[in-house]
Formats: sequence, C-alpha cells, structure tokens
Amino acid sequence: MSQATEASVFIALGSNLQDPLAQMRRALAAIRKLPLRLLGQSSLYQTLAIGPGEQADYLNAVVQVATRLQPLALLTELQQIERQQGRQRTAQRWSARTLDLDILLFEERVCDDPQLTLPHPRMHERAFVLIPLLEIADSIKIPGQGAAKDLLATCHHSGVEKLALNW
Ligand code: A4P
Ligand code: MG
Repeated sequence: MSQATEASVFIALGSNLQDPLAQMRRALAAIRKLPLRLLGQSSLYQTLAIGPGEQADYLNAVVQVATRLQPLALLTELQQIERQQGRQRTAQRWSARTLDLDILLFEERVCDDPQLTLPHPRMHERAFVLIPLLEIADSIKIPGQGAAKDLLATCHHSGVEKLALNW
C-alpha cells in the first residue's frame, strides 16, 4: 500500500568492501529506479571505520528522496539492493560490508520497532552520518534528539573527509 502524499526521507549509504566507489554509484543508480524522486545528494566522504578489528575506510553519503512508499516497503526495497550488491550479513556487529543502506529519517516519524527504528538509533552520535546530512539539509532536526548541527558539535568528527569525486 502506498501513502496518499509523498514523504521526505533521508537514506544513509555506506560501503567499505569490494570497490566502495563502484558500490556507491551502483547503489545510487538502483535507488533512483525505485518509485521515488531524488531531492538531494551529498558529496562522498571517506570515513574511519567504527567497528571491530582492522577495517578499511568507508565511503559514506546521504541522499534525500520523496516517496509514497510506506516505511517498511522502502526498507524492503533497500535491503533488496543490499543483497543485489552482495551484502553478507554476519553475526559480528558492525563488520565490513559491500553496502549498507539505512533509513535515517522518515518525515518526523518516531518508531521503536527493531525491524525499523526511526529515527535511526545511532545517527545522532555519528559524524559520518551528520556531516553529509547537514551538507544537504543544514537546518534538519532529529526527533527526540535536537538540531543535527548541535549534535555534530558534541560528537568526535576527525576521520571524516569530503572527497572531490562525482558519483
Ligand atoms: N533496522 C532497524 N532500523 C533501521 C533503519 N532505520 N534503517 C533493522 C535500516 N535498517 C534498520 O541491519 C540490522 C537490522 O536493522 C535490519 O534487519 C533492519 O530491519 P543490518 O543492515 O543488517 O546490520 P548493520 O547495519 O550491521 O547493523 P547496525 O547495528 O544497524 O549497524 P549500523 O549502526 O548501521 O552501523 N563506520 C563508518 N565509518 N561508516 C559506516 O557507515 N556503519 C556501521 C554500521 C558501522 N561502522 C561504520 C559504518
Ligand atoms: Mg544497516
């Protein structure tokens, strides 16, 4: 079922395996084929991996879309794109991945269902999310947390470098 009106949604993209630049480009092309309009696209950022062991740097970015898809229907589509790009889910949390697509914000919805938690539960403490998000939405507020700009000021953000690369 679709919604009567379009919702504004922010999606985070991340990759640190198997040619991350190609993964990000392919993911964006696949997202653009979904029933949605692309409203904004951040630059690509090279970021230090947060997670266990020695991991390659990530590429991260955020896009804004408008869609009539329901939140869970959009999540299903994004997980399908992750699978198409060889995403392997391991028991190890925060392990390296070819592609991670997370729904950061869906309008101002708040939901604590583990299948889809909104806003994304860790976005407010991660510079690799907040910096690209602020690039395309500088006055955005995160329900329950506050202005993204203020949240960024309180988190550690060395290790997030903007790249001059088209994607
Ligand atoms: N899920 C719940 N809420 C959401 C949401 N808002 N968006 C559920 C997407 N999925 C959501 O996700 C696990 C489950 O979360 C899904 O079944 C979905 O129903 P997953 O993608 O299988 O696993 P994950 O991404 O490894 O889990 P987790 O704990 O969500 O990871 P994070 O917090 O996303 O962290 N370092 C850098 N520099 N850059 C990164 O992008 N990413 C991670 C992943 C760790 N370190 C990183 C980066
Ligand atoms: Mg994820």
